[in-house]
Amino acid sequence: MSKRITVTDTILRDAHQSLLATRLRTEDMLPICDKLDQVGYWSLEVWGGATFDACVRFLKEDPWERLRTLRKALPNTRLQMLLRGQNLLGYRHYSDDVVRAFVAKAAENGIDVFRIFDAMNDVRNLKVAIEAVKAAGKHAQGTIAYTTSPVHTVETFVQQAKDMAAMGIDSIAIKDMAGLLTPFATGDLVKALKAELDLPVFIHSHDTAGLAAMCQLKAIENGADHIDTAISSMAWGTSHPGTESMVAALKGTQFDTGLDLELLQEVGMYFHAVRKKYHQFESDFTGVDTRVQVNQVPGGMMSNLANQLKEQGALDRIQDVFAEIPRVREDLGFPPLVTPTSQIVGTQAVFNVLAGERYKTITNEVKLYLQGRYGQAPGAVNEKLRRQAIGGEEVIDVRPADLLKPEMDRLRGEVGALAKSEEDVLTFAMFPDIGRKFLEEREAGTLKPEQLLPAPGEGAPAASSEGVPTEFIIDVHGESYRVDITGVGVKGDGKRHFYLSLDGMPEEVVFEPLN
Ligand code: 3PY
Ligand code: ZN
Repeated sequence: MSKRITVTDTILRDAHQSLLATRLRTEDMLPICDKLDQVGYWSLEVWGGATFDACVRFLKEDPWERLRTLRKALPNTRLQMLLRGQNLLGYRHYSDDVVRAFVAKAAENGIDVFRIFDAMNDVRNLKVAIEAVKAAGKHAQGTIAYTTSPVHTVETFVQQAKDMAAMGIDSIAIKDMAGLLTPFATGDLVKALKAELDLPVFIHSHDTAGLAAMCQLKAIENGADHIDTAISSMAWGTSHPGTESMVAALKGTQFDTGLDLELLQEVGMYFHAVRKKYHQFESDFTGVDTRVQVNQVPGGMMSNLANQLKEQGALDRIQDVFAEIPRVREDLGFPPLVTPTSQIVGTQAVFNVLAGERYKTITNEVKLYLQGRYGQAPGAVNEKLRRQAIGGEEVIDVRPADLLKPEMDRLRGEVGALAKSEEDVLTFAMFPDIGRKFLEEREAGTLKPEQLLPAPGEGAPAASSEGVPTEFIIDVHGESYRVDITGVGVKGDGKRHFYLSLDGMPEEVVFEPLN
């Protein structure tokens, strides 16, 4: 009996979020859309997650305009987004009227499939978003944010899936954002879900520990219907298994995806070239790293922590922070580490390590968490810590958004004439500071994306045109180094970037005026 496995390519959302700090620009998506649209993917993930924030903050692109443009460029393919439940695309819980307005506008502008998760796996935080997706006539995918802990079992995940099924979801995603799934555990979970529920099961597994392709194969053998992949030039490591590889692996079997490898390879070559343009966002934390199987710290979180510690001159404490994260997570009742709980746990762990005393300072987010304002923790929280953090303050046990008043009218009033549409009001709602700045700059015509550095070797012609050699040997303490000037960047902010290779290793040097 054959069963076609369907595929979502994450190249336009999660792949570049995982490998290139979410910086892929619409201008680099459009030239390949025609080919992507011919592949026959079940869907393309193109929106949501951190892309909204990155568009407004760094790229100075209107995320809604991006969505409309992609909708036009991909007329034959379902467009999918990642929605953080009641947090939408921001970092706090929104009132229900904002959730409904956001989902309605995302559907109207082009989203067909909404993958909806909650960082606590508290299904109450998914309810309104699921209702709104169904009201818009679109596909609601309920998500299990996969994690491991003493309180997470196959039974608890199956119960969560049943609760989401009762809310009317169309499919279930197992979202393994950190690469914690192992092949046999995946098989067991999928088997249990398929035995108990009559819904398609999708596998979204990051390859952080190098296990994701094996997990997908085991999932398929146990009844999964669908896999998420990334085109090979932006695959693996903290991204997903390569599309072409999975298509090749299943070709000619009962699970054949039916996708055309040659066409996919053309798409892969395109992104191979595009990736170079974003070289400044490549990081040391995106390759396969099995440490996640021990410390549970996902790749994206590692690089954020490294940056946070670097800014404080404390990079040498990173191993202590990695060791502290699972302890904070335990104190908080084992939440999965995903936006926003990854930031909540990560920042508290940094405080605990740098202060030299655990919980000397307790962040506001941890206080809110311990009050129940993000929902119910999966396990019991540390009661001593809770009392220390919030004293006698009330702990809520209702759905957090039940306590929030409608917000849309207030937001419309606050943003005023800067908003030219309901979409603009929602941009402001997601990010009050940078959203307002974006709308102001748009009004003033001063939107300017962050600068991309020329790829090494692609700067202006090197100094030879001015009679200076571009290659020379320098001797330092008896060692000889071959220095090659490969490019010179344009002058900006009074600084000038030079690209060198030092014994073949690319280096960048920034010169600032001495005055
Ligand atoms: C996001 O919330 O942006 C994610 O990709 C979580 O995995
Ligand atoms: Zn993901």
